[in-house]
Amino acid sequence: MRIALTRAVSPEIARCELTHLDREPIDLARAAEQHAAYEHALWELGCEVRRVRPAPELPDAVFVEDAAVVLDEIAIITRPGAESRRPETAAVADALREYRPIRAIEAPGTLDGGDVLRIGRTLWVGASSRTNADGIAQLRELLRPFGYRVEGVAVEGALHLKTAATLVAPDLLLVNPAWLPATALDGMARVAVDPAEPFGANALLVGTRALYPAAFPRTLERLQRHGAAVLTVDASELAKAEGGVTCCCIVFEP
Ligand code: CIR
Repeated sequence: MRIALTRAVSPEIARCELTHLDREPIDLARAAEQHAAYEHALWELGCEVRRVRPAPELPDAVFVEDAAVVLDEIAIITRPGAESRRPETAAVADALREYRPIRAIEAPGTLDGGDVLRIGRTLWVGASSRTNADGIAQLRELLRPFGYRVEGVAVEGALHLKTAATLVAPDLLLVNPAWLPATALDGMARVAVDPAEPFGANALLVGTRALYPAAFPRTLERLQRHGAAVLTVDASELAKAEGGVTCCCIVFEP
């Protein structure tokens, strides 16, 4: 059974990092309820949910995806681009240690897991405001022995690469073309978000099914027309903290 690592919503979530959104009140109880429903959906998709030890003092700790990149052979602990988020990684490393050898991105490199989109043996890595060229180069070197290709992708207007593009089926990308170079990601088959739903490009593919926010019905219709198998969740509270459905877990085979 796949494992999905998650982490509780911090009571300090109102002080989260924000880059592209204005600050809005976040209802903590509602965020925690939606997070529990999200964990349940992960279970429905065949994952055993394991929680990283909570960090109530770290506002963005729920967005556990940014702290590590887990592959079959190794786990890379990131060095998040936002300084406030760097203390999040130690507990994630502790949780991963029993499953994988651990390596880490070092200063001056920065890398957020939200910038890393793996498609087969290629890791596409967003050169974003959070991930720098040194972080991408370190990732490439760390993964060279395992035969992975690591390619940088310019990301404009989105927080992370996976805000702009994710997989919705093993052979189908969901993209917001406004935030991604037209030639990015090897010309793979893709469906675009509805233009009225720019934040709708973040889906979490687990096996052959995808978890998707209920907030983007027009794009959802497009996905269904393309035959994607999609399960929806209400992720609206954490969306105010610029989190999507990929951000709140790290899924891997034990
Ligand atoms: C941040 O700005 O770092 C958080 N408020 C949101 C992080 C979302 N993470 C992700 O998309 N992977």
